[in-house]
Amino acid sequence: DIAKKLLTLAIVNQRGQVLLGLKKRGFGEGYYNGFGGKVEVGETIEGAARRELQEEAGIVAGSILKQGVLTFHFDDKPQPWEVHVFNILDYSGEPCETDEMSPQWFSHGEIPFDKMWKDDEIWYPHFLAGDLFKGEFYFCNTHHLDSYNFGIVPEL
Ligand code: 6U4
Ligand code: NA
Ligand code: NA
Repeated sequence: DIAKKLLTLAIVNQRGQVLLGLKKRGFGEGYYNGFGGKVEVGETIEGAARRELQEEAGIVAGSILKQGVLTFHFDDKPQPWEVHVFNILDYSGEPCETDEMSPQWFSHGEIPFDKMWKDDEIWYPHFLAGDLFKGEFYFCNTHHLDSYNFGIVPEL
């Protein structure tokens, strides 16, 4: 589909803490974020979420639940990005630093929203509450959030 770019975002939420990574390179460098990336040809979205989590955090996902679909529109990019957000309910292995990400646990009250994408403070509370959600976010100059529509939904 040339009309939009599909990406994944995986967040482990366990024992009152979320696992985020400090992104070391590429898009969103210097921000804390979940783990994820572009869906490749021939891959399912969930398969891509599992692969990216393994590549970037070094852990293997067990059961996972899709909780959100977020569409990002950029005034400086041709295609919107459709990001599928997964809650990683269990995993095996130990999170480790990779070329792309340096993993760190944060308690729910200490999520570093000042070092994250601007949309995150809008939807993380719903993610943490277990809601299913959809949103459209409009960015200008890549980083400035101009406007958005967001809501919880009965199903995705
Ligand atoms: P390569 O080309 O392999 O380095 P890849 O890992 O495929 O890249 P990447 O890291 O550029 O893709 O993907 C961007 C990641 O950032 C995805 O996990 C989605 C996530 N993301 C993008 N915009 C976001 C936003 N506004 N808020 C957010 N996550 C966002 O929380
Ligand atoms: Na990535
Ligand atoms: Na990647």
